[in-house]
Amino acid sequence: HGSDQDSGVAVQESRPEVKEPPRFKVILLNDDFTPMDFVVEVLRTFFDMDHEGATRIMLHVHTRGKGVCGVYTRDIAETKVAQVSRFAREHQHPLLCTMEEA
Ligand code: TYC
Repeated sequence: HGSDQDSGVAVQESRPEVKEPPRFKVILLNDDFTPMDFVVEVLRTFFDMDHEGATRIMLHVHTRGKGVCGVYTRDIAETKVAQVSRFAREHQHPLLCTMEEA
């Protein structure tokens, strides 16, 4: 048949595209001035934590200097950093939030 003849040319089979998007850790940094209760409120409000989980992360940051609040795609991580930074600034706390590739 004309339509199903094989030219004999080897064609490289391409695997389906399954690349995962890069992930980014959102990091909270310790400072000497932001109240502990405010940090707990931030973690509950923007990272969907309960009071116990938020307190655990806050104390980790307080003790160790920094800590991971969550891991997200780039857009979501950028939004979290912007939301936390704005909220801290609005309340005149020096709390710093940043992100790094996971
Ligand atoms: N170190 C602050 C205090 O003693 C509390 C604190 C915790 C601040 C975590 C920032 O990301 C932070 N009041």
